Amino acid sequence: MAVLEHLTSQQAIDIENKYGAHNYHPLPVVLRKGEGVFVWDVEGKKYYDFLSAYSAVNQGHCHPSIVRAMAAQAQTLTLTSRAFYNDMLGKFEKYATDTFKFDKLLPMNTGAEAVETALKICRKWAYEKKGIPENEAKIIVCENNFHGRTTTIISFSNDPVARKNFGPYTEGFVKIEYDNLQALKDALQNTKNIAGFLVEPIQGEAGVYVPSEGYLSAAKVLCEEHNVLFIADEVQTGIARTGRLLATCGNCSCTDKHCSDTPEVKPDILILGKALSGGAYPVSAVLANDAIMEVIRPGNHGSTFGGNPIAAAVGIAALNVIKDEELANNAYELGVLFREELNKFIPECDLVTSVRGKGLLNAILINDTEDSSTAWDICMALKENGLLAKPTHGNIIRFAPPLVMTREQLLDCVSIIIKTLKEFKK
Ligand code: IF1
Repeated sequence: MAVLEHLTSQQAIDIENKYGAHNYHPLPVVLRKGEGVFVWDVEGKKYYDFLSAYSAVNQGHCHPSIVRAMAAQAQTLTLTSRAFYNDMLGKFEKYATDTFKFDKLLPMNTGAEAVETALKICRKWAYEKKGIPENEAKIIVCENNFHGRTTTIISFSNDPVARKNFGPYTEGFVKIEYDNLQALKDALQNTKNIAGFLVEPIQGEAGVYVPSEGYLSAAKVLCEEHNVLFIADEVQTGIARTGRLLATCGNCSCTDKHCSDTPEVKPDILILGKALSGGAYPVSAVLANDAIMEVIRPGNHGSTFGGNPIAAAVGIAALNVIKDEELANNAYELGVLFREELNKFIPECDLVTSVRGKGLLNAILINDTEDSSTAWDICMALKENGLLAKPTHGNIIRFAPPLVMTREQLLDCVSIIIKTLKEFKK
């Protein structure tokens, strides 16, 4: 088979199976095109994308202004490394720090790299500013976290599949229950040399677990009392997904209508990825104020591609789309509608026990055991009916469409979901 020959779905699946490492178990659909809220498979069938590449494609597939910025930059200058300056990075740093209200930004590429960066900054701050003895710093993390796939990050995961046989593990992490303030209080009081608290504002992989109202702000206050850095991993929740620019929006200057509904917190360290590029290119970043970021000096950290001119151009365009199209407000309003519509249906449906989420990051809980294939089978039926979603943790289905969806499209999707659930036979 010639490498560039047109493949059927089955051929594409077979060739990946044969030549690719088996580190994923994808839904058997082979996509070749995307536009806005839609994707098409190689046979030309059209689907609503209800995953958005795990919230990377918040701005919709192939957003014209993001693609335009990327193409123009790709024809001008792609990579200089940080050995030299480029004329785009500073503009991106200014735009993003203005947007999120931090003094400084450190650019990376993937979410996991940005999390690693935040952990390094936190540790260095602990030794140089807080005065923790060298090599003694500890960072508090939450049970059922998902922060990426590197060796250090999986060291504090409690998912055996992500972790087993990848040891020895990185030390210096203390795990507590998520959404449990007393557990945080105890850890801060009883453990010596705590430098930071790393938390997802909503636990995505754990099944879109939204913490209790006020949890994050109370956790931030506890961190302040103990001079511990509050590190928010907004790789998935950030950039308008949950109905506000950030799920931790607080003391920010965004104009999102619903930002002040539940004032949360301003993290000491903010981690962004995914939608920072609208899914066009790997762009991630860590933001912090000078008192923290100044511990990073030449040679301490970096990346060949981090902060490259294409990433910078794409990042600016991607943030622009969020503001111009008021995607945080749209996510808020459509999220309310989505949960309302599903809640009307759930009482008459044995298959679904509840719907939860914030903005357009939602999940339904399937009435079956965690090891059952029901959620997977429902996703297969949704695919047949023209909507793509993926189960998480066995019996939970995550629903996270692009934020550029219209009200009519959302209602159309709700009717596909309800029809599929009504017809579904185990
Ligand atoms: C995959 C999950 C989502 C993240 C948070 C850091 C990262 C992620 C909060 C790392 C990445 C992804 C990666 C993706 C599946 C996905 C995921 F189901 F695994 F948990 F979104 F919900 N922090 N999340 O959610 O970012 O290095 O991947 O750029 O295929 O592993 P990355």
